[in-house]
Amino acid sequence: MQHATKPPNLYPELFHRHAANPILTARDWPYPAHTVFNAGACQVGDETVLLVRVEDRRGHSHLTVARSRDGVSNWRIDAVPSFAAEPARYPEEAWGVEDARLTWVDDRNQWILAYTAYSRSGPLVSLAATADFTSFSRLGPVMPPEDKDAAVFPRRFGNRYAMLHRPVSTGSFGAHIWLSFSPDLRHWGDHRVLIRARRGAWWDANKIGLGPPPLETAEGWLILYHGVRATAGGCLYRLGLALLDLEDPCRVLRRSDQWVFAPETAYEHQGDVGAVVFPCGWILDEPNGTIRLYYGGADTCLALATAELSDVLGHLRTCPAPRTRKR
Ligand code: BMA
Repeated sequence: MQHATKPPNLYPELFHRHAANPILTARDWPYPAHTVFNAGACQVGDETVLLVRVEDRRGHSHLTVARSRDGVSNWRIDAVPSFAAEPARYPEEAWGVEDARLTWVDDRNQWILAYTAYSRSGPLVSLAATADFTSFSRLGPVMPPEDKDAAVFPRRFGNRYAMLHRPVSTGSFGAHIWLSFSPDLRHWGDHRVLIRARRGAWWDANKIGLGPPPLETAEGWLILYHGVRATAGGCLYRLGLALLDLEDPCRVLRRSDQWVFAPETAYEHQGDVGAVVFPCGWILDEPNGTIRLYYGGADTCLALATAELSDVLGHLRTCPAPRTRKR
């Protein structure tokens, strides 16, 4: 049968690309930038604030604030880097700072950013705090290398803060999402593997990592994570979902077997690193229940996709509880 238009994809599409994509590129920048991608995101009053990773022509990254009323267009971008590496005071930032995840932590009245500090010994997790995205105070490195893809939960469990992150072990043990706890955001312990990379042919075999920070919903903490498939043609970064128990985030309630978002468009395939969709931020718009997902395309530009929270949770209800499924 001939199709006049593209035939429908029979898989459910939860996340829909915005027609204006890519919403930000290096050409929008007020100062020289090689690429702009992998932004943290949050809503501050009636503005969307992005903390965008900007890579320069040395290959080093810093973070710069972009603000917009509609979260899509008319971005006002800081004229100089908003959060730049300071290797003289913070040697772990020798080769730049990357991929911020933003969490409003109620009991501190601050945004906590978890970012990758690229040290001479490898990438590690550092935390910093800000109340206004103008001044930032560092809490310092909290996980040794190699570790990245971290985000803090917005509230404490008992009297402890919690953080998701992704250490990498040597050999063939895989790179999994871990959960750790802290009394003060500086000292972390009680580490445990939370979500394992699968093995073999799976789309999320061997290496996974957290995307945006966990999102609190009535049914649990919503998790979006990337899975990295190593193929003969290079790596493929795709996204899957999980749900954690609201009061005990050590309990994984659901995990999608299938990926829910994957590189398809030119701006996701063509760039410095092709076939990459890499979200670091999402915003839930109340009361309409729409999620705005901000993601890097091919390590080169910034794009936006939207989803209905009710659709995402509905999909997760059809997904297995992890312990009942064979790997
Ligand atoms: C990961 C991170 C991301 C990047 C991705 C694809 O390891 O470094 O910043 O987008 O690789 O290159």
